[in-house]
This record gives sequence, C-alpha cells and structure tokens, in this order.
Amino acid sequence: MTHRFAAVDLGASSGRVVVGVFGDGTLDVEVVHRFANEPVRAGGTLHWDILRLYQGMLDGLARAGPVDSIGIDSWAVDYGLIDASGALLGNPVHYRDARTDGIADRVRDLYPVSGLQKLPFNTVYQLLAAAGTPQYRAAATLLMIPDLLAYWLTGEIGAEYTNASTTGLLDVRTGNWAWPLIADLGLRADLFPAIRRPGELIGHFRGTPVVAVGSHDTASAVVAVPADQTSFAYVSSGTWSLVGLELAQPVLSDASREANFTNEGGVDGTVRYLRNVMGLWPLQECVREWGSPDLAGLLAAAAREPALAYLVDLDDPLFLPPGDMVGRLRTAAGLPGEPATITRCVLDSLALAHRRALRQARELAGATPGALHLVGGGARNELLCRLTADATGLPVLAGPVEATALGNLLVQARAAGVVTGGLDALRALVRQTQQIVRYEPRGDDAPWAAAAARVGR
Ligand code: ADP
Ligand code: LRH
Repeated sequence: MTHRFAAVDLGASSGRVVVGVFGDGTLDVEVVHRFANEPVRAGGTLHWDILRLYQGMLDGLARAGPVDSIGIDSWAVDYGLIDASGALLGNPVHYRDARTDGIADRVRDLYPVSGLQKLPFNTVYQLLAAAGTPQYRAAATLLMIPDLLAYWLTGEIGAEYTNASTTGLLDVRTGNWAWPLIADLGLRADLFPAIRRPGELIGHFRGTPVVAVGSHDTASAVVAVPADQTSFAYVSSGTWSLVGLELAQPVLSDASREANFTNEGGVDGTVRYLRNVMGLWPLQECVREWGSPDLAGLLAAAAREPALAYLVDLDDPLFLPPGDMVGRLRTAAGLPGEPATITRCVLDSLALAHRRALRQARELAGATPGALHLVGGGARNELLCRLTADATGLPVLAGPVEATALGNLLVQARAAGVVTGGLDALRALVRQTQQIVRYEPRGDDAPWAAAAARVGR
C-alpha cells in the first residue's frame, strides 16, 4: 500500500511541484513540474509575479495527479494584502525592493521580543514602509505568500507559524502574534489572522486536503536534514545560505543580537538558530548577466582557479539588491573580468562566510556539532561543498537537493498517519531513502584563518 503527497515548493530562483510516494519504509520523490520564478519591476517597484507562480503551482498539481494531500512552502518574509472581498491588493513586493532602505535603523531594538536577525526586509519593516498607503488602508488581511496561495486553493485564511515567525511580529516566547509590539509600532492588529501549526488541515482543493506544513522553506528544509545525531549543524544552501543549528530554546543574549543571529520558529516547537549568509545569489546574478552559460562548465573552470586569490565579505549588504553584480564584485575584490575567476571568488567567499557563521553559532549556543549538513540546490555544487568542508573543518554531508520539498512531504505524511514519530524518525527515513555525499575536510585551517583576516572578519 503506497500513499502519494504533493509538495509545492517556491524558492526565490524557481518553483517546483514534487510528488512523494511513501511505501513500507520507502520514499520515492519525483519533481513533476519546475518553473522559473522571475520577479518583475513595474512602476519602479520590484514585484513577485504571483499569478504566474500560482499558475505554475496549478500546472504542477495537475501533473501530480491524485494525491492524499497538498502542502505549500515558499521563501519567507513577503506577503500579499487582501481586501474584505478577498481580492488581492497589488502584486506582492519582492524583499529585495528598495522600499525598506533605512527603515530598520529608525525602529527600536525588536530582538528581545522577536529574537529575529535584523534584516532590512523583515516583514515588520516592509509593513512600516507600506503603512499609510491607500493599499494598506484598504487591506482586510495580511497573508504570507504560502498562506495566500493556500487561500486561493481553499478559501481559508490563516497564518502558518514557521513563516509568521519571520515577520518580526511574532513573540518568540509565546509563539503568538506580539500584540503589544504591533500596537506600539502603530501597525494594524486586525490585519493578522490566527496562527495555524504545521500538520493542521487548512481546507480542500477540489476534494483534496490542503495541509499546513513548515511553510517557511527553511523550516521544511531543516525537517529533512538527514542528521543521526542530536547536535548537528546545517547550511540550507540556495539563493541564501541559512547557516546554523536546531535548538530547543531560543538564544536571546546580547552577544547573539550583536552577531545578528535569528531564532526562527521550527516544526515541532524547535528553534532554527541561524544567520542569513548571502548564499548563491551573487553567482545567480552574475550568471544572469553573462547570459546563462553552462553552470557545470563554469564551476569546473572555477575549480581550476587558484584558491583564495580574491575575496569579498559576502555579509556586506552591498550585495543584497539586484543589478550589476559583476561590477560590484569586481570593485569590491579588485577582480579581473573572467567569469571563472569571479565564480571562484564568490565560492571561496561563500565558504569563508559559512565558516564564520558556523563558528559563531557554535560559540553562541555552546554546541559542538560533529558534522555539517548542506542541503538544497547548493548540494549539487561539488566545489562549494568541498570548500565548505575545508573552511569549517567539519565533514560536509551534502544532500538532499530537494530537502525543502521532502520536509514538506514528511510533515504531510505524518499528519495523515502514514509515518509516525518525531523529527528523528522523519530524518531517519530521509537517511534511508535519499542520496547523501560526504566531503572530508582537508584539515588545514591556516589558509582560511588568513583569508578571514583579509576580509576583516
Ligand atoms: P532557491 O530555493 O533559493 O530557489 P535552490 O535550493 O533551488 O534555491 O538552489 C538553487 C541554486 O542551486 C542555484 O543558484 C545554483 O547555484 C545551484 N544549482 C542548481 N543546479 C545545479 C547544478 N546542476 N550544479 C551546481 N549547482 C546547481
Ligand atoms: C530562503 C528564505 C530565507 C529568508 C529569505 C527571505 O528561501 O526563506 O530563510 O530569510 O528566504
């Protein structure tokens, strides 16, 4: 007897619909539809093409065929506003849009309430940028992206917990909306729908249950980290690198706030203790500027380049917005214009940023992970995995590539009673059924310590 589930997973660079077939101790995963996620600038604002994404999701669900349930996850922090009739008020704005420039610096320290890394685009700052606009005044409800898509499928309104935890407006201690903070910031309390938890039934789409999962993609990715120990570290590697640990309790110390570490809400009450590192975004942007050359060829050429010759500090917000990434990297690193050299610079710098974030996470949380799991699209990048092992001094266990979709599927399967147990049981199933590649560190930290000194970190 097998059971089929469909995961809709929207990343910042692409979306996919993935079918998971659960048998007796088996799990087969197939990407049935993949589609581009291409933002659109209109009227000076960078938007998500949300209807195109919704259509991609519908096409994928049609290809998936009959399933026991559907779950939706996406990137965090962004939202749509709907009016009292349920109509969407404008296209959701992309978190890389400039409307939040300077806002975070004008707002008091929210860390003691939200425990969240201060990123200029956290929902709270986006809302402060939008407050007072006609759209904001006309809104009846705020829906985070996966909640908006689920609303279109089912007609049901709610705010899934793991994604709500990225708004900056959830109380890290209670797991509910931080009402006093919302009032204090002058934001409209009536916009925020009731929280729902991963595993809860949202509603139905043409008779098929739609189930809440860890709708923040990183929450779902961490569910599917194939760890066999309680102390492990991870990099969820895609457009962003989310580098950190899974904890039982948040870390809210001054040192943690100063290091800008986040305490996001995870599945089963866990805490994702991590920092956003710029990730593969700079490379994605360069590749776009170069007219999308073959990635495998580019990475092979980068692997032949001299190690650590050119470095940038990838934590610099300079690299956050889109446009002229090649120019910004060349100026910051004094780089020549060869794509292979620039690619090597980005990957060396990314491995160095992984090293730094991981060292800080370990120190701040007092943890001693024995291995580093690298999941997501970056697990396909052998050079990045090898450099990350060398830079961190930890064995890198790479895969699954589709960890996010897997975490989404596993939470649905558990809600349906097809699999049982805690996160350890779900992870054991990932270990038994998915391919994982191990990269041993070379064990020479000296070049990396020198590189860290060079970028002043
Ligand atoms: P997101 O969810 O943020 O959209 P993904 O997890 O899908 O990101 O990862 C996308 C990244 O994976 C790309 O930017 C690319 O660098 C990397 N990637 C995808 N396919 C390959 C490949 N065949 N070889 C190396 N890297 C790859
Ligand atoms: C990764 C991610 C990350 C957020 C960012 C906006 O896709 O969800 O966890 O910080 O996008």
